[in-house]
Amino acid sequence: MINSNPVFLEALKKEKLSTPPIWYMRQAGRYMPEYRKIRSKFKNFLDMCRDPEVCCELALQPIDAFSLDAAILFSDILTIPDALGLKVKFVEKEGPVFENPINSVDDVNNLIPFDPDSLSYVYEAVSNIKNALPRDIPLIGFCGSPWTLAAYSIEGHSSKNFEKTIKFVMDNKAETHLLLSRLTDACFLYLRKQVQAGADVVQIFDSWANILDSKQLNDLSLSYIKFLITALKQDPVTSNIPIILFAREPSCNSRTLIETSADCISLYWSMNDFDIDLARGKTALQGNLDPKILLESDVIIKNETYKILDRFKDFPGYIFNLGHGLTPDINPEKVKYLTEIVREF
Ligand code: 1CP
Repeated sequence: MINSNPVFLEALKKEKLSTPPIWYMRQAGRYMPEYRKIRSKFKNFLDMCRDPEVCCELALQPIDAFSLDAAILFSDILTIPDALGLKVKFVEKEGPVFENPINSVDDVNNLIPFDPDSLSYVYEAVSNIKNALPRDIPLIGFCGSPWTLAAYSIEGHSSKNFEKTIKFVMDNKAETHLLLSRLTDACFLYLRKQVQAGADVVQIFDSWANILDSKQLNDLSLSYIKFLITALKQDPVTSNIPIILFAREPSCNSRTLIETSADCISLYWSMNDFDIDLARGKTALQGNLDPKILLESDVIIKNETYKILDRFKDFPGYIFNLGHGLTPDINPEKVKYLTEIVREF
């Protein structure tokens, strides 16, 4: 009998597989010439995200180019702050810029309620992508973590240290927690709608976990992620949907990430071997090649990739991925090569 369950979903159920399923964070994006061609037709990146047909085409580009085992919704995490009236624009070479960032406690108290229907263009993209994908390729929906969304919303743009954000959260504890719970509710409603539209799996991106020390990480980020996961697990619409958690270089060990009840932990590349072993068999694991390796020669790429595949070869529920996203300077030929050598291993 043919096992028709997609390998990606098997791995998320902690099945041991001879070849790991493969997908890449930021698999659709600026490193692909096909992407840049479409991107050049839009001034503001979010206007491109508002076009469900274009999002569908972009999500399928890496599937067509590399035959990956999962697709990810083409959109962005900043759709939620935009829907809360903070007005997000993407400026060339600068990234996201907020017209109305959170500057004061009044700005938190006066936030408009999140209306999930205001992001119907995202759910339309989900259903278009789901309909266009081969049946055996699952679709990943996603959101930013409440903390990561709060950090952008307060800072008003990207930053290395998010100094304004850190000062705001130190000075305004009650309003920070109010903001985080508002964002948690929004993430729940948003992911629920993505699942109703056809997402098979969801991933939560805590891309700015790295700016928090271990206590702050727990208080400001992981506790809200835990809330969000609990709510998704309790809702009949989302209760069977596997949840992947990615946290960038968090100041905690893998066990702490597992305590959020995520079904799969996406490992940053600096996660040490001891920590990886701590997680073995407890959840599915995803990762964790350093994307910079893809700027090296094929010999180095193979060497580093095989080290990772050797480490994870007896793990139940392993998904090959990078420790973070593909960057615009990576040659698509290297992505093709990487995918081939993982399948040959
Ligand atoms: O100008 C351009 O072409 C925009 C580049 C781009 C793309 C391709 C941005 C702007 N976002 C995206 C798509 C995107 N973003 C996807 C779908 C594509 C895919 O993964 O295949 C996803 C899942 C995201 C999620 C996202 N957006 C994250 C979390 C993932 C991560 O990489 O940590 C984050 C932090 C963002 C914010 C964002 N979006 C874009 C930029 C330039 C930024 C800021 C990044 C920063 O602060 O450094």
